[in-house]
Amino acid sequence: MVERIKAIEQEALGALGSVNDLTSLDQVRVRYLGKKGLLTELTRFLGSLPEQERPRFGAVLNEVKTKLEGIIKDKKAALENTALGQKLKGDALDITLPGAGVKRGKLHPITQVMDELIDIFQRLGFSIAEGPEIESDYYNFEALNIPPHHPSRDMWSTLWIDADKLLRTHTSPVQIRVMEKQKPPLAVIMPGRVYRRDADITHSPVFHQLEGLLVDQNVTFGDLKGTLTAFLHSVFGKDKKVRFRPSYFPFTEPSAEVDVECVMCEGRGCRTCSNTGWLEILGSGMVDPNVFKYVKCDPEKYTGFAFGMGVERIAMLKFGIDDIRLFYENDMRFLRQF
Ligand code: 2U9
Repeated sequence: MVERIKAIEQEALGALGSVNDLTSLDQVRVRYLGKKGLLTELTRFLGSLPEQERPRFGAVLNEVKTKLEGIIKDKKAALENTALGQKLKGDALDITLPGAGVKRGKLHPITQVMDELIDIFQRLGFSIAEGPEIESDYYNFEALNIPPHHPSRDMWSTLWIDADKLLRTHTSPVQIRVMEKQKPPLAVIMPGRVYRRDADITHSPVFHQLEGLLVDQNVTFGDLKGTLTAFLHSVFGKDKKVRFRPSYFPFTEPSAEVDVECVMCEGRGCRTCSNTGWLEILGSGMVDPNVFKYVKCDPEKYTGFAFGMGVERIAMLKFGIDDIRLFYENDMRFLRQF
């Protein structure tokens, strides 16, 4: 019996000597120490020996098993170590290679123009307010002196969500929300996204507006003219002529549109200004007393002026772009130019 064990031990040692990968090491382990391994089977055979012989054979068997287990464990660790070393060698980083480089991003041209316009009004003392893009009929129309079914609603091609909810057609509802909360004097601008059912080379269903409102005692049309002239001179240059033309908006009375001398032809007449020599930039007017009543502001005590402009239109004129859709196509060849 002892000879049998020793013979198996010699055979196993021989097999382990020639093993040089993890798979064949495991095959050797299974052959000798696995569930049906040669030494495991001898352990079972132990039970059939006479009782006084069992301890001696048991001891030899255990000694051989422990010895082989130790060798296998060490060999496994050594082989794993070599495998890891080889993997690390293959994966080695060449830190002298130049990196891929990070390209510097830029702000979208609409954001650039919006920031410039906001900056001008901030320097004139205006603060900024924002509000929801989904609005109610009341804030978008009624409180701005545009009653239900009034023909002036045709001025806004509204995108309705349901009978009462809509995508705001202008940022004016924010002004209503500000006046509900804040007592005059106030000077606030409202930059933001607005929505209209309108799409061609100069109209997009989503575009950006900047509106403003200034309310105090004794505010006059002269204040409106002075503020908006300063603004236009800052955007287009001090040398540009500015003119105020009578107009109509339901929320202002009197109302005026503000033109600047054409930046393309300096007033001589061209395609951009339809040969008029003038570019229409702003809508404006003195806040209608009816609007003040909606926000419980006393129209006998306070007056104010308001204005509004489309940011895309200003960006198109500043950069000489003739199709508004270019702003929304994410074409890097276009965007990189700004
Ligand atoms: C309140 C009172 C008055 C805001 C104004 C305009 C004139 C105007 C348009 C220009 C081009 C918007 O982008 S556009 O289509 N805006 O002409 N907006 S006065 O008047 C207000 C707003 C809020 C409480």
